[in-house]
Amino acid sequence: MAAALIDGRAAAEALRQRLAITADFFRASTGRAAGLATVLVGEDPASGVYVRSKGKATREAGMQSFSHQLPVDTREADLLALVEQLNRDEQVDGILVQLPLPDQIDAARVIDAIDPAKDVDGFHVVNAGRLAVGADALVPCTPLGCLHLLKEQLGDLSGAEAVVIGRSNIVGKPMAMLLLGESATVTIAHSRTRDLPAICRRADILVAAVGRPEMVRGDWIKPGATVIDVGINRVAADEDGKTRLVGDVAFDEAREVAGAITPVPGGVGPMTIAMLLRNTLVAAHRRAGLKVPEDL
Ligand code: NAP
Ligand code: L37
Repeated sequence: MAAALIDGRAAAEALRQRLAITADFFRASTGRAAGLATVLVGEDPASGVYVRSKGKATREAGMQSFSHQLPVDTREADLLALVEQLNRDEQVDGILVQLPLPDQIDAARVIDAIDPAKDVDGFHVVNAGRLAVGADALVPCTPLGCLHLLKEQLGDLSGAEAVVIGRSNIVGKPMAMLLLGESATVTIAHSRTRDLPAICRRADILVAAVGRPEMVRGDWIKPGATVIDVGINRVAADEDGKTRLVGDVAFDEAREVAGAITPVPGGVGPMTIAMLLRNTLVAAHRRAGLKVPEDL
């Protein structure tokens, strides 16, 4: 039997509707809307699309969006100065500097300059550390979205065998931390992993965050497993010169074996954006000294 489709678009839509209600309450109790500042340096087309959808979703949820677009030859010092200004701006609850940054800018220094209380991407070492020790952290949006889909699909994750392919600070590592926090048994695989197919076949939960189109084949998947495909890869379509998006999982094969699977597009991507709004509201409540609503 073919796997159930995990509809990230629908889950994100439902989440954004709930967040809009919380955003209204926030506005009513503080007299101002929660605010997200996005910073885009250069003209990477994919980053441009993502940042624009983030701004649109922010406004649609009843929050304020401040968007900053800087030229590709921006100096690091000027970007750091903008981050400092946003740190001080009382209207700004969340700061997102879209990666990747141009070569002349050291991304680690920029992330380091963001006030951890406004770091809605969860990339600052303070937030990574808090996540690792199980304290209140702002958690990276993509793994948070994956966890939301997994819990909706499976309920309790405790004792599940989870395999995460990828160990980036943005996706793989925080994903593993979140799964560990849910008491799954977690394996992190990467480019040096020996016999990746065999490791994957143990997984009740398989999260692929690699950036290699359709690398995970159908016969790497344990029958009935839940597969979360984080990969967003643009590949040339067959004839017409257009491109199409594929994940890190060979979807048609995997679908025959898995119990449930996220599609690309329409899976993890929309959840990433919804979780950014969530993190902005969390940051806004904490900064205003308000209790963060339980169901956020
Ligand atoms: P990344 O920083 O390039 O990390 C990729 C990871 O995959 C690395 O840990 C790497 O191992 C591992 N890897 C590479 N080749 C491998 C192989 N042949 N076998 C096993 N592991 C391998 O990428 P990322 O930022 O984590 O993103 C991963 C994917 O998710 C990309 O397709 C990206 O576009 C997508 N993404 C999607 C969203 C979303 O919202 N849907 C958000 C962010 C990213 P090493 O560490 O050993 O090099
Ligand atoms: N928070 N996210 C944050 N900070 C960054 O610095 N680079 C980066 C980042 N990554 C990111 O925004 N990724 C992302 C990827 C896909 C989508 C959104 C965000 C998304 O909406 N994907 C759609 C398809 C969009 C398209 O057609 O290109 C999807 O359905 O998957």
